[in-house]
Amino acid sequence: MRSQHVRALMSMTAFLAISAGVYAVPPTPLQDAYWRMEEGEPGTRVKESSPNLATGTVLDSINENHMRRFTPDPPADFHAPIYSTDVPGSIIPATAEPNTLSLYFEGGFPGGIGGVDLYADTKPINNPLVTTFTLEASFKSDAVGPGLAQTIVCKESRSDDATSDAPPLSLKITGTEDPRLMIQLRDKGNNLVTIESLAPIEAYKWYHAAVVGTVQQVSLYLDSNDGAGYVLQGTAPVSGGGPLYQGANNDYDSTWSIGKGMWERNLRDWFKGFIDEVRLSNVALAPNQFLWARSRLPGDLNKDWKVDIDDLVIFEACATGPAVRYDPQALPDGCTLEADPDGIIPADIDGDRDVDMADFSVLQRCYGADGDDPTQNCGD
Ligand SMILES: [Ca+2]
Ligand SMILES: [Ca+2]
Ligand SMILES: [Ca+2]
Ligand SMILES: [Ca+2]
Repeated sequence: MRSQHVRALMSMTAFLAISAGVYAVPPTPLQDAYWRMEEGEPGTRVKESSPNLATGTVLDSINENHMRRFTPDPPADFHAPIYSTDVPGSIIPATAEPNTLSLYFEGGFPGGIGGVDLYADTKPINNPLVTTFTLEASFKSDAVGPGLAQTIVCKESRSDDATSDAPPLSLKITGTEDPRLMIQLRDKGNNLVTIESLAPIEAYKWYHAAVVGTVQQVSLYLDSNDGAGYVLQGTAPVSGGGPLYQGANNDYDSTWSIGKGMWERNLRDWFKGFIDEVRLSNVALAPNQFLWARSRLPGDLNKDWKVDIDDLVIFEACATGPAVRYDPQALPDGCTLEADPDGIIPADIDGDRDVDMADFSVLQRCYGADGDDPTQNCGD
């Protein structure tokens, strides 16, 4: 009884998910969108918007591309992800914004009859004119391995599109013995472009992925939360004038979704675990502009990935003199730095609670260093 019921609901999910052509919207430049998953209460499920279900309650913090969960009839919550306090970091380095919540996706239901996901039904980003883009997402899976392919972000197929089994874009963990992060997309020429990460993907670990597409190529970056920051995993050429398939008439309006994938126009590869901070930008961001990018240059006090006169000015305003301790609550007049939770300010590069010549000598060594170069070691 229940399984029949669920199956009926799921055929409806599939219909909703692949019927975006019904809601055809004119092509527009790709909008920036940033789903932070901050709008809920811990332990509660994503709510449905009312009365217009397509309005969406998982908010796009930049534009209006809010995502919704599926609501079957009669209403039931089991397709809705759950807000969680398990986050990859409590502050977003690129924005200094607090990060308190992620969403937990329970994966696919047994029997291949659907699962938990979010989708941007009828929204402007569904029919983008894409020449460049950056897609970022943080994720932490419950389980990886053979048969456990999981899609983090997908731009779905259209039901009338038989030109490819692949959806226009999917960012996923491969369901293999040696799981990898994979970006697979169809470029404007409808060629399938695939990049797999060099780094393996493990369960119970937060990662930050970034995909950058330009007219020439697609690049996949992965931050494995191991201190090395974002590492380029690979690049692949694109053709046809851009990174994302838009149909022969630029009318390929299909839905962006989080937590599930597609193949042969069927929903599959449901994600089981946490997803957070999904951002889509209509420009090709540099790695030092990614959400979780941190400058690893000692002495880069204003965090602009270079050590220069601006940092020197900040340093001098915070200098205390040889072995003279500073009070993190009462820093010298003009010192604009803030102490970390341990009471250390960034100008105290060696962390011994003074800002003196020892700190200055490191800043001096790093002066002029390139923060984009992961091999730099001026702090050592
Ligand atoms: Ca968040
Ligand atoms: Ca700087
Ligand atoms: Ca000292
Ligand atoms: Ca010091």
